[in-house]
Amino acid sequence: MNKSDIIRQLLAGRSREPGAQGAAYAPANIALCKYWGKRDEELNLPVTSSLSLSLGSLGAHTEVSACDGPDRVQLDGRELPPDSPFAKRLSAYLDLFRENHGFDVRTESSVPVAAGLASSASGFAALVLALNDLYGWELDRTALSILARLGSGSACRSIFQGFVEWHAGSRPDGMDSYAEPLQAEWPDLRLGLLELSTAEKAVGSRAGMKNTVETSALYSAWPEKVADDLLDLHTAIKERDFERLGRAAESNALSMHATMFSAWPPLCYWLPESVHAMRAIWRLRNDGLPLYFTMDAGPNLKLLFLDADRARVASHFPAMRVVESNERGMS
Ligand code: 2P0
Repeated sequence: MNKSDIIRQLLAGRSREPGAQGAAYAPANIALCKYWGKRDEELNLPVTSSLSLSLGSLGAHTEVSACDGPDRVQLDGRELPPDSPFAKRLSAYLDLFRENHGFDVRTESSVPVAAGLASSASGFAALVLALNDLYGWELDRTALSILARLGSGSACRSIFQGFVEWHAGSRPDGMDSYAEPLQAEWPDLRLGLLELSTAEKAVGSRAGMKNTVETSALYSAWPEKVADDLLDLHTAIKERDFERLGRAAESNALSMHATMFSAWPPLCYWLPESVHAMRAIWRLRNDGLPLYFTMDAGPNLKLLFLDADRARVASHFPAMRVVESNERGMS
């Protein structure tokens, strides 16, 4: 089973003729329970389910149109060299849809690319939504989530706002592996982005998770850990139990990084500044401040806290950017 087979199924009876232009927006998302490891690399099928929070108006806006000649990819007003990793990945994905023409793709992103702030997720989700608009497919959100997954796994969660669960599924064709929004709101939950470095990372998450699955002796414990954390997160979200949510999210992120440390060659996305911030958070928590963090495949931290504690958290982390609740589209 390959990507083309799936796309043929999903687009059966739909137009292969592009219209004049398509445009769409998709938010970035931060996983509270991470996606780390694939059961199928071609289709981006995950070993486990995952659960995320979308970032509202922090994300990617994409316009796409058909053009003569090769693809042109613009990011934040700058044309990317066709052999750059991002442009190559987009072109390979667009090969699945094109018929003898190029695509002109213009993306404006409000999240830094490749710094562990989920830019490929919002980028591929916005591209899929823009293609849906360009071709007039009118696909439902489940089909759009599956299409986005074929571009980048975590992109299937960026089709939605709010809390989102990506069901791992078990079918070989992945038709049961898509994201769905949770019917839950938490208006005073806050997420703060602590950007410690925006440098391009040396090892991308795709290569990092493959290496981890193949070589880490700790990876066999990961699916069980995820199952526990997902249960905790669901209960925490339902009961608005912040300590439970923070603990599950932080512990999940640290466990994911533990699988990377135990891979060979070892993988460590942390900088000294990351550890410094973690220790500060643990100290503040010991002193009674309900503050937790999560981290992705990069050195930056995402802080979790309640709005009532915002001023105290900001006083310790003045560089933090708080994602506003209206930015999250949740209240
Ligand atoms: C996540 N990450 O759940 C986890 C946490 C990174 C760490 O999803 O190969 O860029 O395109 O499916 O989606 C990053 O992985 O990987 C990711 P591909 P993707 O957010």
